[in-house]
Amino acid sequence: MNRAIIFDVDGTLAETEETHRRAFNRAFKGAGLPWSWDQDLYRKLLAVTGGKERIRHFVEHYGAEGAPQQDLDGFIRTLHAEKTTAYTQMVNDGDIELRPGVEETIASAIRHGYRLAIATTTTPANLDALLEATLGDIGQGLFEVICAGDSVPNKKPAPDVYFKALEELDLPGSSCVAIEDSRNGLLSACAAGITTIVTPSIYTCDENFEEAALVIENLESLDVADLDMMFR
Ligand code: XBP
Ligand code: MG
Repeated sequence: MNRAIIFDVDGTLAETEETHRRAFNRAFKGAGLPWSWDQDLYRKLLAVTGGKERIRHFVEHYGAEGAPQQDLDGFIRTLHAEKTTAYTQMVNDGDIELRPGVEETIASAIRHGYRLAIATTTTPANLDALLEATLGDIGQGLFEVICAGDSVPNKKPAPDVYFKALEELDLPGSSCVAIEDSRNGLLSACAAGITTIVTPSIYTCDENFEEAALVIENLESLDVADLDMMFR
């Protein structure tokens, strides 16, 4: 069977955004910045995908005190690198577990002959840490194709990362199903012609998922055999 399931990461494989938020705040504190993102603000900032892009949005739209006038790009890159270090440290310390049904869906999909891929906005080091911490040494190898972070010019909701995954899988969108948690992710996958299942996460549960083929609380209620009917 030449079909694939393409998984999003943050909010889909695991409820990672709360750890991302705490990692941002640790990086801000470490840099001596008077910034602190609480959950309400972070929910708003999540409208912008990509950690570096999110910091820039905060600087440009929230008048963040302490941001430099010169070389803002360099400042954001350094700050984001500190955030990634804090995030991977928290993941390595066991901060995160897979969402209900994710591990079973991965195992069942492989048994049913599906190829597996990942299409995420997050930085590759974050994904490496998450897969290692939750699936062990075999984690990476379960996914034939992994597209992450800055590997594409435009982040979700642009379709770039899904088009890249399709290219590397050498499959048309009609031979794939995507699993996402956010509206940005849903729009990205749909724009690449991929039927999409949404499992809303703690930061996205109020978003609009009208384009989704299926919206379920989590993957515990997905039977891989049901996927067959989803292929156009
Ligand atoms: C969600 C994102 C990411 C994370 C933070 O990724 O928008 O930017 O919030 O990760 P996904 P970085 O596509 O997996 O849902 O700081 O590494 O960008
Ligand atoms: Mg997500």
